[in-house]
Amino acid sequence: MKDMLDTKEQAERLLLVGVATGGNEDKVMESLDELAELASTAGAVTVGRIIQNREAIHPGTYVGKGKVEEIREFVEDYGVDTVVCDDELSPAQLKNLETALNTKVIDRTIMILDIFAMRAETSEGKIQVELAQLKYRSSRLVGLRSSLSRLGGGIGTRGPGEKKLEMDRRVIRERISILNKELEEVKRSRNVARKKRMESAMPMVAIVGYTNAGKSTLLNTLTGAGILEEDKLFATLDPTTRIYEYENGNRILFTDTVGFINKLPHHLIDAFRSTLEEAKYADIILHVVDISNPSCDMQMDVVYDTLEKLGIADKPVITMYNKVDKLDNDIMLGSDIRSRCTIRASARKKLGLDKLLDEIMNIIDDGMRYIEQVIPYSDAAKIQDIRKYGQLIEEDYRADGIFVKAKIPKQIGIGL
Ligand SMILES: Nc1nc2c(ncn2[C@@H]2O[C@H](COP(=O)(O)OP(=O)(O)OP(=O)(O)O)[C@@H](O)[C@H]2O)c(=O)[nH]1
Ligand SMILES: [Mg+2]
Repeated sequence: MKDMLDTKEQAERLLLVGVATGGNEDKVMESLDELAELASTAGAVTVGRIIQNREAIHPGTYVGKGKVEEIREFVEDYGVDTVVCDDELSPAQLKNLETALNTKVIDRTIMILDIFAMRAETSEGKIQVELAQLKYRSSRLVGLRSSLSRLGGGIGTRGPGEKKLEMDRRVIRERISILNKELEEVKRSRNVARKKRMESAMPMVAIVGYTNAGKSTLLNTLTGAGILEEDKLFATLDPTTRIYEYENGNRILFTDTVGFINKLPHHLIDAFRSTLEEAKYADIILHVVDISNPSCDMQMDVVYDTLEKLGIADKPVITMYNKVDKLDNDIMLGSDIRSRCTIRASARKKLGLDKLLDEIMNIIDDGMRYIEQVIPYSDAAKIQDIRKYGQLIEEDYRADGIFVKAKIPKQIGIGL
């Protein structure tokens, strides 16, 4: 029992603050719920929430003057260690708030970066997260320095591998340039791996979606990939690619990617661009949605926005409404009109997956054309091309040449 109390005492105590502009208080409540989830993933406890209705975010102090005072009183009364603002703070806002409140002040971006730092496992993931953290802090050193030194630790002070983050501008600059070089190296080897996969000409499906939607569970169910799936935000940071083989021998690649979240820090989008680019080379985007989550509409909007930002909005999208096992049977679900088709499924309970796999094949078939012809023996090398880029359904060696039935990708000209 004593141990439990001790850990409770040690946990960082947070007050969450949001601003509702244009009367969207419900949205801000939802956003603070998610911020509280992020906080608990980061090992902290939420002791209160304050929302201010304002025309616009205050450029100097995020909330208005009166509200700053209210927050200061709350901090004193409830022993709050850290005030977390739900939007990214400018350097000035951070510094002013920190001075006015006389307590540690952070924002949603720091929280997300902190969790990414905790989760990063591969060297590429670690480099990307540390880069995003350093870029964020390099412009906010004044406010952050006093804020982050208050607890001597906690959210915002940890880099990947619990390494303490630098606070010195010159050292940060040097570290950024070293990390950039290391990243170039890693990118090169990723490109080689990607090129190999593309040469195999196997169709590729990128699994994308809001964090915690069930992307990794789906890949595990389909291919036994053995990736960590957890009821926590950002369980997966690094992409994993696995082959799925249909009964008729057709094979496709599935890639599980990092989850998206509302207000994903732009430094992170930049940092993870190369990881997310896996989706850029996919033939199909499979958008996994946690349809049991009350905020699923907002989450879908965020995913489409992020795909747009990454420049991959023009691919065929399949929407998978996941976790239908959690819904009552009589709930009616509309289709997602932004995608080719909508499948109701459960990755965990293995429901609807055959239909999903059929739809994937249909889209891939759409990109193929069927041929049935005799190839002269002098052109026999074309059989290899068909094998490489398409599907050889039947071949028959006849007197006048090789009779083939095959499917070949429409965009590939192999002279057939
Ligand atoms: N009830 C139910 N739970 C599911 C289903 N699919 C996934 N889950 C659960 O949802 C949680 C999140 O699943 P993950 O597969 O880790 O989600 P993810 O999309 O990979 O999440 P991140 O890697 O954090 O972006 C886990 O606890 C899963 O067991 C489903 O079909 N039904
Ligand atoms: Mg995952």
